[in-house]
Amino acid sequence: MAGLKEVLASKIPDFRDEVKDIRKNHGDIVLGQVTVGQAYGGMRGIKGMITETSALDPEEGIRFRGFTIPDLQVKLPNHPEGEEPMPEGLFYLLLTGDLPNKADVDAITAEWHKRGHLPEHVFAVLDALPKTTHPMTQFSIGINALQTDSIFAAKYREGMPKQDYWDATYEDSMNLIAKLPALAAYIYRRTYKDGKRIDADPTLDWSGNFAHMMGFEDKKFRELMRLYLTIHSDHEGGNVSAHTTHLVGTALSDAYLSLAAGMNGLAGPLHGLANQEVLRWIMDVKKQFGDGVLTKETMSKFVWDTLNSGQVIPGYGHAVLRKTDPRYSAQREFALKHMPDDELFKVVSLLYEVVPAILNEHGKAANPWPNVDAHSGVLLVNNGMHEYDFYTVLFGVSRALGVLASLVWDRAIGFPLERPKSLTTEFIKTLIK
Ligand code: CMX
Repeated sequence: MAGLKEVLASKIPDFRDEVKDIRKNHGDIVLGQVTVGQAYGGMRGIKGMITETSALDPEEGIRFRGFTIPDLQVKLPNHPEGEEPMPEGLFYLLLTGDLPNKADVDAITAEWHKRGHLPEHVFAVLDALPKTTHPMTQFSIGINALQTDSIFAAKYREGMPKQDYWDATYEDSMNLIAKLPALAAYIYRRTYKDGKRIDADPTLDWSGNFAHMMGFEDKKFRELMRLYLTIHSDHEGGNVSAHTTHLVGTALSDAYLSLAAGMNGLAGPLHGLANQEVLRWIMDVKKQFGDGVLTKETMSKFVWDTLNSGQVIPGYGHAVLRKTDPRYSAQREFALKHMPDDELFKVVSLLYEVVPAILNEHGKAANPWPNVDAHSGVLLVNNGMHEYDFYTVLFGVSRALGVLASLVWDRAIGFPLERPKSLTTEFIKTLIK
């Protein structure tokens, strides 16, 4: 059986040639026009970059290498104790474009165990930070601290030839992904628990071991992690965390520097941080209504109060999606299966009934439907993780799978430095005249 790296290596030469040919012979094909509105409006819809690992359709949602989330739930190997796909399998798919079998997945689990050790200086760097430092800030600093181990940076200094860039990026990415659970788990333990490290358990899969190192031994929590770490991994190339990782990577910054930059973007409340904001907001609803029964009327009032005070409804809306996010639906299915009577799940369901109509009436949001972040928090609370400021770190561990798989391909294809043209308002005014 060929290992992950061999399968990847076998695919690179042909794909490289294909891209070279496309660029040389079809480089003049026009992909679209750019309007002044798009230039001022966050570049929405501009087709200006290439990402192979996943594609996002506004109506249908995400496809990972052509597969929807329900497809993955059937086609990717699951752990014997559960039914959800294993993120190791998703990473194999993202990187190679092929569906793995169980032996492929087990080989990745074993490989990540081998590479999972965290150097001592990383603990020291984190311990130098106040415990009140936001977990995402700690996560980003921890990833940067790991950069001392960068194979890409060391080999670049030695004069590594261009055709080998992908290999060093692959090695860094594998090491980084292997270490992220230990890093994230230590941040969790030092911020919220006794600060003691829990050693890795080599008998567990990547998700199960991550749960274990955070202090969660429940089977249902491990199953939740498998689903969570799979569905948050990739959302094509234009979202802030993916685009930032890619952009920084084009300067030949290594996987550590690129991922840390991407994580700083994920830490924004309009992106990944929305998952903690959703839970904070739901807790506010609960506080405000005390033990009273929440009805559509009381919930609508709370939603309007939030909008009228100039805030966004966290977990709703999307820059690309125009329907309910299938990542939301997958989490809803999980809740219906494992926790149908959970009180907070009922609040989330009630919100689903009232928010879209209100956002439509409010008349601003282009998409009134829930996104991935509207649901994740209540699943975590139900499984014993209440510290919602930590939730975006879980998102980040998962997002690393997608953006690092893309970074390996970026180096394989040899994408150049990204450097779009910016304009001044003076220029636009002249154009208008
Ligand atoms: N609540 C209230 N207003 C909203 C809204 C929401 N959930 N979603 C969009 N709007 C508003 C925007 O703030 C914007 O207002 P202004 O014209 O005053 O600036 C207007 O509607 C138009 O925005 P849009 O085109 O619909 O949305 P954008 O592409 O600009 O932004 C997003 C997308 C996700 C940032 C936005 O929907 C939002 O702020 N949602 C809440 C935060 C959130 O859930 N983020 C997580 C997204 C998923 C992820 O990345 O993890």
